[in-house]
Amino acid sequence: PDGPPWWTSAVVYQIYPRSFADSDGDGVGDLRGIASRLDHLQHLGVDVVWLSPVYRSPQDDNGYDISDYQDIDPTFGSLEDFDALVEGIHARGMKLVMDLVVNHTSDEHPWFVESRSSTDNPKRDWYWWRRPRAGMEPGAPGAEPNNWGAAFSGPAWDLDEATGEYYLHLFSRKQPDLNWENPEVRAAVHAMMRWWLDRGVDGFRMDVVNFISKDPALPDGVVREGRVYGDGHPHYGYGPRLHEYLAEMHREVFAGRPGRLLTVGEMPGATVEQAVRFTDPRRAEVDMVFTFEHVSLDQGASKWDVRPLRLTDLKATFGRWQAGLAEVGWNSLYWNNHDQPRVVSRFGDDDAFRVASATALATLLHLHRGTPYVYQGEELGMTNAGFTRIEQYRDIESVNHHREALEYGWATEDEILASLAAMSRDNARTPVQWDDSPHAGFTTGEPWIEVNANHREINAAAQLDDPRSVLAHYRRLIELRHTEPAVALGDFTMLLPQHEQVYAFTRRLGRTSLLVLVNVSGEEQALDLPGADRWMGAGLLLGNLDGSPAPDAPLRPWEARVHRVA
Ligand code: TEU
Repeated sequence: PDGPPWWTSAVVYQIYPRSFADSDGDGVGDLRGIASRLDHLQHLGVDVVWLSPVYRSPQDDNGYDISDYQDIDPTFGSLEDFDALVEGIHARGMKLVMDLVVNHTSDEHPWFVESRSSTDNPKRDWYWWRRPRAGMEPGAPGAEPNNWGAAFSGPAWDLDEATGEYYLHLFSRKQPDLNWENPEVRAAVHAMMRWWLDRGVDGFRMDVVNFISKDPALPDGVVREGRVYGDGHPHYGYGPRLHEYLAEMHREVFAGRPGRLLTVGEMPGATVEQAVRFTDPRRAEVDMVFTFEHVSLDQGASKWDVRPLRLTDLKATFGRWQAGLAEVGWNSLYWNNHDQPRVVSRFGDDDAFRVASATALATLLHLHRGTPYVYQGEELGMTNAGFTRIEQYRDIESVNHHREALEYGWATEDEILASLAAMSRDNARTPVQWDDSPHAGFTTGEPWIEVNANHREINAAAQLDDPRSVLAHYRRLIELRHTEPAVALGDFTMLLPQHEQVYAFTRRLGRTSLLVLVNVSGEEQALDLPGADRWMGAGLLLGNLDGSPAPDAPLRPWEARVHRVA
């Protein structure tokens, strides 16, 4: 009776605070910096801001290692700065979603400090402590309790010398996994979440939240060819109590605050069938999930094994997710975030067709059914970092991979640097390019990571009054989702599934039909659409190149068009 939820026609903008805007010249972005740039977000027209972690943290993984969930890290400011930011965001009619990182804490969190202090500490069971493998001495090679590898290299276990036991960490050794089997852990997390909601935040993006339930037996994983460690994902990616934990969290935290919040669970490895269950409103778990299938299509055995994307694979993936969540549940839509390389460099052409390919890919994504997420700088067509030396990298995953790959001789130095240049998370983490000044208007100090030299051409100031800019195109896409109900709610039908260069689909709502045509190549493409007659005379609702071509006109290189019949 209430109509579709508000977030079906909303667009979310992700801020990675370290790299967004620095107000005090220490070279690291901060909350006051964000507050000073809210006009940019309002101009863009986004509805929600998702803030990557700003909590107190040793910054081993840039804030995804939290040592105090209820305080702001001094690098980013204070709780007062935070309250002022929330006020500024709300005053502009936008909402603020916080990052919730509760699969693990920092090893410097007081909970873990207590937990590791002795085997009988009351918080011992808040984390996953295990004795060495049967019959083995602590610290002996292979004595880890199981064979899982950590996401940032090495085994998923670290030995605590004092007690002779190992603790589990799926990410870095400074990110011990919380034991959600313990009800005290869950209650502490729920209380913390309520505290932020009471402070005025409008929801959470939940970091690797599908990893919170583990098979308590922690069995060995399969060791794939050419790998050192076993794959634990089958034992923690969709654990036995996951749905129970999410439903409980919903009851304890979100029930009684309906209607205005947004929750999105980051879920590496989740399938369509699982996503339907997570996002079915009747089950009351989360509003939507981030999935990874479409950002894994250009990879082989690991993310460092980079291969070209086949457009037909992308269509098969997006097509299945669109169909799978058509009746029940909801999709999130993204190309970029702080973990992914820049889409214009990855799937577009950041050289000869930078503006056209950035706007074409944006159109392709935003016209799907789901809630689009724009990552800072994406709206400017920012490119990959272009780093050529290991000293330029800051990301723990990249630096560890470089060291480990050299150590095991998996690849030559040049090959490793080539895969980092393509896939490193630092590609997304160079400072936002505000203007053409020496540090791109990001800071007056020395930036914590190099600014991309192309900021002299690619920057917000240069695009602000240019109707042909990437920025102007993102504005139009966001506005279209607000004004055209078929964009938010129309049915999705894929066309030309076998075409290797043209991505085409329709959206239909009542009497309105939209035809979306995107040339995902640098060559002109003639069109041979099934049922083309239907589209005769359909007006051009939005295009990324000049002119207003008819629906059957050939697509120019990287052209994207949305035609409408009503
Ligand atoms: O990422 C989870 C995740 O599985 C991957 O995206 C991972 O970070 C990496 O890209 C593997 O190649 C989330 C956060 O988004 C990421 O920044 C954190 O480092 C990670 O969790 C741990 O909190």
